[in-house]
Amino acid sequence: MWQTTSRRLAWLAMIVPVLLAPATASARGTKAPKDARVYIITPNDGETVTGAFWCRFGLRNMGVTHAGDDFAGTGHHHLLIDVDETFEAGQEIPRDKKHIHYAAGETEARLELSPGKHTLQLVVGDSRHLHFDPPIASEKIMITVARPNASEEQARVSRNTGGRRAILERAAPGEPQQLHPEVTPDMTKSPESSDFISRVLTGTK
Ligand SMILES: [Cu+2]
Repeated sequence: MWQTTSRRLAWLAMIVPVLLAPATASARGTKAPKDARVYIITPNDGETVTGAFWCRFGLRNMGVTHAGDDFAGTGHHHLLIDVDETFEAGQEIPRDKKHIHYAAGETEARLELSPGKHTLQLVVGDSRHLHFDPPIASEKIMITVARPNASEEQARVSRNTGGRRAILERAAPGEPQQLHPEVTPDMTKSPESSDFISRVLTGTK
């Protein structure tokens, strides 16, 4: 009897560490795909941008997918603005104004930052927004955001509005600028209008 119990204990001592091992591994996050590399395509390190700008995300040797999708070798981008921190495998990526999650699988973002110097860095998170093992992070770049002067701002507005500009300029000052007449629910659903349609269809007056 005693011998059986001690044998069981010995067996448990062998098997328990084996059972616990996978749990320890998963706590450190998803294994990073081999040679995965994330990088910022634009802007360039040291670049000065004026006003709003596009930041484009590059990723090699792995794929981009939605947060929550658990396909092998995929993740989603996170842009870190003015963040100075070290990353740990399996650590959850914070969710705030400085840690932006691109959970729909976006590969670029239009940013508008306050004038001055800012750092940008990309990190890739797994389906549960955790850092990979090891963490996949880009080089951190430093950019300068210049305040647009009045004439540049005018030119930018003109470029962005394109064909709509001529229409907008015809609106009288102070009047709401409306490109399409509004269709209210009343116009399509009123009893009078449906009555009118049924009279037309049936030929009654
Ligand atoms: Cu995320």
